[in-house]
Amino acid sequence: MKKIGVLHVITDTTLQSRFTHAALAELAIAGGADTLQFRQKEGTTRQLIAEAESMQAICEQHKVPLIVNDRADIALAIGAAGAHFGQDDMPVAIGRQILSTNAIIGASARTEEKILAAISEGADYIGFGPIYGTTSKPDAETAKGLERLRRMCDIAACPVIAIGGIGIGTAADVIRAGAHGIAVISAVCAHAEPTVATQALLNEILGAK
Ligand code: TZP
Ligand code: MG
Repeated sequence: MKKIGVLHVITDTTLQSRFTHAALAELAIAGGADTLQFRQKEGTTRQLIAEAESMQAICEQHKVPLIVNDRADIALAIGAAGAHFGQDDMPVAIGRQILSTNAIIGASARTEEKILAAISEGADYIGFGPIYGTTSKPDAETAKGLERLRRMCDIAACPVIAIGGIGIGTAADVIRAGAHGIAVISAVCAHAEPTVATQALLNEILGAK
């Protein structure tokens, strides 16, 4: 079984412009993030590779896995630990063909049926959310809440990473609902002190486990 982190910090340079992806990675790792995710929806492929490459250098230095959102080609190009695919991205099975068997592949989907399909295709973890309301993803669905999270954790045959509107004060609740871990954007990237926020989230997760 691959080791899946409990605190995935997804870097974002649209919600904030104080820090680059690489700088956010450094700050989050200093606070104890055990997985980083590069997620950028805009820019050319060259720009994305350059940003992801500098983030990978930080992650490699600290031996923290980097997951690339949406793009198996970029994950492969920069030697990232894995990739995360949504329902409209590359199917997990194809991502697995492109990346190595050791790669960490995460998947998320809008329906329970498609989530279960992604697991049977070989996803190493699933992202489930949004648990709470979020403004970080413009096309996010309505909040799913803790009960649906609990059900997903019961039926999923792999770790469930809860996402969406989770922050200091709610991280413990999602862990108690059965999530293996959490993924956050704004709670860290938009916080005045990303390292302090990451530390607080990690303490909350570990305290609830
Ligand atoms: N997928 C579902 S909700 C979400 C994504 C990428 C956004 C999470 O951002 P935040 O700021 O932690 O709510
Ligand atoms: Mg996607």
